[in-house]
Amino acid sequence: MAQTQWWQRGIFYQVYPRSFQDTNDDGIGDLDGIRARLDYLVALGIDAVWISPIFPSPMADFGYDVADYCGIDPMFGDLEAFDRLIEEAHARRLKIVLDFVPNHTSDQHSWFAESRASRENPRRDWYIWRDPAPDGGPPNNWMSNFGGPAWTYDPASGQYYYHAFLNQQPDLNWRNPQVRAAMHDVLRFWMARGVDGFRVDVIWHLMKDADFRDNPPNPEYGPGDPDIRRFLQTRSTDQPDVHAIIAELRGVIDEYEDRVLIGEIYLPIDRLVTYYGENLEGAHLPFNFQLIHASWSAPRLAELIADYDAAVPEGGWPNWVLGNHDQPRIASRIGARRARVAAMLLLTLRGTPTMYYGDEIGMENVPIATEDAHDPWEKNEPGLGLGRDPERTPMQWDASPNAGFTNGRPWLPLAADFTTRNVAVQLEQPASLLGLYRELIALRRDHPVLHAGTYRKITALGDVLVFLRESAEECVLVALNLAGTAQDDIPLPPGTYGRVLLSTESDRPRQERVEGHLSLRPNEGVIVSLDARG
Ligand code: ISL
Ligand code: CA
Repeated sequence: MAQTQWWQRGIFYQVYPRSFQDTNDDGIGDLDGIRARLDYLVALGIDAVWISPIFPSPMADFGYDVADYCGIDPMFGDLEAFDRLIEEAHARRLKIVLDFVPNHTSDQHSWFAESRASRENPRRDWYIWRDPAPDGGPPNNWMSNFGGPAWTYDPASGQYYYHAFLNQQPDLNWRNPQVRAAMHDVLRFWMARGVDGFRVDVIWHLMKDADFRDNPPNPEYGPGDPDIRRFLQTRSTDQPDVHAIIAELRGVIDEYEDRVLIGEIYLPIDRLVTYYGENLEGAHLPFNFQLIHASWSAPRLAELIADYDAAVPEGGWPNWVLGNHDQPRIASRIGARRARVAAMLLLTLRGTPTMYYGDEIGMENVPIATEDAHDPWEKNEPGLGLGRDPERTPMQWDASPNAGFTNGRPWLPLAADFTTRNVAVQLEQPASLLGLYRELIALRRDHPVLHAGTYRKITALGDVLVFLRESAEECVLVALNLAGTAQDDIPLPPGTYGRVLLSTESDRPRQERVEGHLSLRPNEGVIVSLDARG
């Protein structure tokens, strides 16, 4: 087995800082709150914490509108609080990964104030300004991801500026070398402070068609779809020249030892894997969101896992993501029972797993009425179910008021079930989802084959997904029953017998010997260590 890096062996855990832990009673999580919960993360067994944006921001998109890349929003703390967090995390051997949002700034960023001041301003070209179309309308048909046209008219200078997201999030012009240099310095600023890497927001957006040609219509667009689906984003995103930009970012990352570059990319597998770079000079980990969009059936999962595993280039490292702050909670997508099987899948697949805070206790979407929405997407395109507040609710720590998240009024409501579904309760129950996560993570650590072994698809037998993880030292079989009915005839590979290392059903005996066939209960997943029959 080749020497692996920490980001290949380890497990990432995303913290949405507004909702993790509040320490000053303003109802919003903060950096001291994350620091206060580090021991929980150590006990859980994760290796790296990715924190969604904590930089000064008017919060039009909850921090994804950055007004100063080298500061901390007072809501979250200050640079001293950040340094304390890094120090205490590192003392516990936890890595800290920040969210880098290079595609756009806030419209309150001083760069944009200068840029919009006049056409002659030296920073004019730091953003994307275009003349109106002949009819005075927007320069092309590109739509905003949050509804409506992606162009906003500036009457003072008579031009439109481009924003792939809110009009308060103008896109930077990455063709401008000064922009690139300034952003490289941002990465250096944080790495010098000890940051272990970055998750790069919408990295596939950084370059746009140089001629700003229209996007083609999307034949699949239909009623109930958000505006962004009207057109295929073939000119506004995923341009061939983005890879040179990313290679430069990677070059900056590589100036420091042991740092990781993760890219957020929503693209089909064949496009996604180009973000490793032709010669692996791109992102270390282009986020793989296949499990987020998959229909949860064994044949479908078997197919997409095989497709992805085969598409990852030689020398590239795979990764899997089960949830994030933009997507409905996994427990709500597939149900509580199958969330246990999903945990086992995430932690036994080949590739670095990324978990989303609260998924380890089975947090569900919390319904938020449109009139109570905070998320600008829900406000702009109400009633289509696009809102992202439901998956951003406060972490459920214990049964005390507001789940131990805050002594104030939480910025989003707590789930109704927090007195029974919380960390404190589940830490006491080995059979809980949290108990299962902790065992899975420990098992992944103790059995290097689970993070470093090869993946071999066996088959999808009915609704049972079966695969092998193999190394020179060990062979492990994973069998996941996605059906609500028992499955009795899962054959072991010829000439082998097995010992059960772990089941999603806590009362299944450990080390149980299995020969010939494996029987699974409804929605049961097992990890079996295989040996040759002697
Ligand atoms: O939500 C989406 C995928 O289902 C896409 O519309 C969107 O491109 C993607 O979620 C991008 O997300 C990132 O950038 C946004 C920010 O609002 C998200 O929170 C962030 O994860 C703009 O910075
Ligand atoms: Ca706070």
